[in-house]
Amino acid sequence: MIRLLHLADVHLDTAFEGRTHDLRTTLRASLRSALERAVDAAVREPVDVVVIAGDLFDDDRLSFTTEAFLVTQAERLHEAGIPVIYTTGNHDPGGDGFRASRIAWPDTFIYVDRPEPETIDLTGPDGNVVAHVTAAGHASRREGRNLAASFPGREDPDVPHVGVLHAHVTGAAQVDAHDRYAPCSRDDLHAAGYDYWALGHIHQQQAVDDAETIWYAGNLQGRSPRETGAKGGLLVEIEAGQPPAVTPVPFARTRWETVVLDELGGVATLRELEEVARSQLLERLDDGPTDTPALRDVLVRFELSGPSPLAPELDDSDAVDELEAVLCDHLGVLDVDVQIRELTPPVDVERFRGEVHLAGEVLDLIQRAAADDAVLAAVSPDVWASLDDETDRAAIRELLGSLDREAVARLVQRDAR
Ligand SMILES: [Mn+2]
Repeated sequence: MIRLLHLADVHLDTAFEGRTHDLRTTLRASLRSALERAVDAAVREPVDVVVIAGDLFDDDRLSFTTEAFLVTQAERLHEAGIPVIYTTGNHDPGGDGFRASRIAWPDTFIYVDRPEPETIDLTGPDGNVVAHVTAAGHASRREGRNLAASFPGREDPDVPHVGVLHAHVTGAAQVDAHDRYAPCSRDDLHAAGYDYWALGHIHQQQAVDDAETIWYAGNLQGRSPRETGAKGGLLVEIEAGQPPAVTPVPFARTRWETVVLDELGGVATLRELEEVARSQLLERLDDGPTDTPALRDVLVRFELSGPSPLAPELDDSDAVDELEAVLCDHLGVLDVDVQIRELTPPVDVERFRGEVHLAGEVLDLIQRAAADDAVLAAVSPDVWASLDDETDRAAIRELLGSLDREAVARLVQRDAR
């Protein structure tokens, strides 16, 4: 049996564009701390090997701080006798132009930057082979070939065999959010007969196959509001011919969360908005499988929608900027991003009912249509005739029930323009 730490998509030195200088610096530092915690865990366990399945770097530049940091971490693993197998991805393809290729890695740090698979035999203290690890790397930023298809089949049934690759597996969750580099199928990977596949590229941690032998570790730390929740790596125990035992381990302290605020009808003041935002955020942070993060480590995006008395005030980008700053300060979080979706002023439907006003007429029509099928049939005879099922007709009547508020809101807005 071997124990392995599976990491991928670290994206060191991500630019975190569009944020303030201080926040960018904080995020890059927290990314390095997350990697340091991963190395701590590898040494503490200890694992037999650390694999990094591509996109360790965000691009071919590398800051001096990060270079010094990386060499230190690689040496810590070297001193603990833990080899590292790092294969390149589309963000950090190998070759001479790449700063990482010129780092003086310790000799237990194995750098795989060629698309031809290479098999590394890991040995135990007595010199016996304890695992075979077959890995391939990207040599270009746009690897379009199926690299998995060229991996050799497993030969040794008694020793654990692991594949390491940065790849786009058809049908994986969130796969459409990533470019189609080194595409392959689950069948391509299963064909090799390995006990475990350590993949990179898709940033959402997941088992790709039902047997749970093919895994994306996900990225080490979120990089944008779209990459929410706890992030880290996978601790894997592998016995030849057995299903792997996979344990997700969160390493990132910093994390993004998105909170939808769509029940703001009774929220008329900043104080009330702040309270709703706070309680929804705390509820979100509490319901995860991992420890509740400290608020100071959370970057939160609030998405505001629906009717709200605050809608007119928030129809102004300076006001939204101020709201972000106030919420960030009062909630004590690392950053707040406020997105205004369909935020509308609340409307009092009853005020328009029976009025000699277009809104009154529309409300009257909606009410009659909901009560009398003949009205609906008159509005759209073809559609009504094509509904041969009472369930469909009932669904249309139900839709009408919630249409009155929407209709008045649109008509009132139109008048206001
Ligand atoms: Mn990638």
